[in-house]
Order: sequence, then C-alpha cells, then structure tokens
Amino acid sequence: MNTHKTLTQYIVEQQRTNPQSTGDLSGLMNDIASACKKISHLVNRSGIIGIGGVADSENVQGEVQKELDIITNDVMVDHLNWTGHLAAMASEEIEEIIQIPDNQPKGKYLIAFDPLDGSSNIDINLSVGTIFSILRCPEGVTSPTVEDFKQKGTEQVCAGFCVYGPTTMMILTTGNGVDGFTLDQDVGEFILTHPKMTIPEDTAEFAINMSNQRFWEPPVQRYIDECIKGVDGGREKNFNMRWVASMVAEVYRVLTRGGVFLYPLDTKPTTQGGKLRLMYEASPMAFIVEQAGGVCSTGRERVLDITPEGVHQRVPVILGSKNEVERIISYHQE
Ligand code: AHM
Ligand code: MG
Repeated sequence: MNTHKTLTQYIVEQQRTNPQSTGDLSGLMNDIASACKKISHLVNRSGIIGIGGVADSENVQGEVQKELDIITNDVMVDHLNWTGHLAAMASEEIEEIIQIPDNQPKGKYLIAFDPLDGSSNIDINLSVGTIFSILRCPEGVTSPTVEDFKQKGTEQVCAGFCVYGPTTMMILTTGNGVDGFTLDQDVGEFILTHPKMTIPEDTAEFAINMSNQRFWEPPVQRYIDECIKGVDGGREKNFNMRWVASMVAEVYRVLTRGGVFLYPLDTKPTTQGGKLRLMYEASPMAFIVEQAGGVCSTGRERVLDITPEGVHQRVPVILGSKNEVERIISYHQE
C-alpha cells in the first residue's frame, strides 16, 4: 500500500528545518489549504446547489463576476481573517486592501490571491483554480496599505495554486523547489503525490489565445508563426498547441510535461499592457515556474524583478520551458 505524506506533515517537517520558525507560515499554509478544500467542494457541487451562474456585478477590472467569484472570495477571507497569521489581504475581486477585523489578532504576513482563476470556464466544466502569493508585512506596520504590498516577486515567502480539475491539486513553493499534492476527497487531506516538480528545458507545445494574434507585437508574431510552420519554417521540430483559458491548468500542464504559455503584451483595448495581474497571477506563477527550473518573463524583463505600481496591475506573461522562453526573450531583444 502507498503511504504518502500529507500536506500537514510536509508543512510541519519544513518548519522543523528552520529552528527560528514561529509556526506562523505553517499555520497560514494550513489555513489556505482549508479554504481550498472548501472551494473545491463548492466548485464540485456548484451545479447542484445552484451557484454556477453569473452574478449581477463587475469586479475592479470591469469584468463580469460569476457567483462563484464572489463566493470563493468570501471563503478565502473567512478562512484567513481570524487566525492571526495575516496583517492584510488583497484579492482580484476587491478593489481595496482587505483589512483584518479590529477584534482579531494580526500576523506578520500579507497575502494576495485570485480566489477563482479561469472562472469563465465554470459553466463549461473545465478546470479553474485559486492562486496565492505570501509576502512579509513590513516591520512596525499595523494597518497595511497598497504601498506595503508593492514588493517585488523576489520577496515572496511562499506561492502556490490549487487547481480544481478531474482531481484537486495544490502546488506549492517556499523557495526550495516545487511540490504537488492531490486532495484525497474521502479523507479530506492533501497528499504529496508530485514531489520536486521540474519543467523540461525543451518543449514542442505552446499555449496562446490565437484570437488575439492581430494585436501582438512583432517578436510574438514571429515566434508563433515559426511554431506553426515547424520544420517547414526553419524550426527543428513541429509544434502542438493548447489553450485552456485557465492559467492554473496551463501552468500545471507546463509543470508536468513542459510547454510555453504566453499572455503577451497586446494592443487590444481591454487588455492593454497585458491581461494577467502581476501580484496574484503572474508573480506567484513566476516563483513556481522558476523554482521548477523554468523561466518567466514579460519578454523584456523577469517578472519577479518588477516593482508593482499597484495591487491590480497587469503585465505580459511568457513562461515555461527554459529554451523556448529564452528564444522568445531573444526575439524581443533583436
Ligand atoms: P480571470 O482571473 O478573470 O479568470 O482571468 C484570468 C484568465 C487566465 O486564467 C487565463 O489564462 C486567461 O484569463 C484567459 O484569457 P482569455 O479568455 O482572453 O483567453
Ligand atoms: Mg485570474
């Protein structure tokens, strides 16, 4: 019989490797895991309990919210705002920084999260997920503001995402490699099933929303054109394409079998400057991808080196297998 390690055991073992640890980060990671289990359950039952529809509202970026966007945001807040590990939160669904209630203890960490990434896929029963990034709250700050969140991705203490697909999986890094856990729905525990995930350096698979082609810049036009032409266009191999429209599913695929994922800079009015949000999409995914041996860039700079201008800032994202992402970066430099 397989006796796998649980996430709880993994977190405690990691904590023991650092004698200075107070257990706060461990506690916070457990809180996030609890929230993700609840979200997994809700996503799974959304059709039955009637929460799979469109809400009568828009989020800060003017995008139509799904009922589950709002519900999962509340699940995250309700699981994280009382345990004493956080000083404040930022969410894709809420414009302002979410403060910890006055009657609850405050902790030393900040979190930025997208409670339900890929939510346009809910009603068609494709994978969606939760993405999070944990930062330290600056010393002495008791009521964090946007300024306190504006830290480079290199400052992240932990990043992860949960993907609610055929199985629910949690992918985590604390800067010491990337590990993947599968939710055992019967027992309610995440089990370490994918230790030390690594991204192959080479790939013959790309992911991009081709409907935006006319809005891309020349370097991306050139790269995708070459992939499509394959051996008939000068490349040494032919390429395959995927587009799930759920970043969590795309990054999970890249972590599993390699690949390159692009949401590049484009001139489309709604996504000018890139579509994906730096602090709770690009930056945590960049931390994970780099820890797994991949590369994550805007095409012009390393995503982890960007100093945020705001909590909801958008950036172009090109991530995945090292040799392909470096090729795309080189096209931007020419
Ligand atoms: P969301 O956070 O509102 O779900 O938007 C982010 C998602 C990503 O998961 C995905 O890569 C992208 O948007 C898909 O965009 P498009 O619909 O333009 O293909
Ligand atoms: Mg998202």
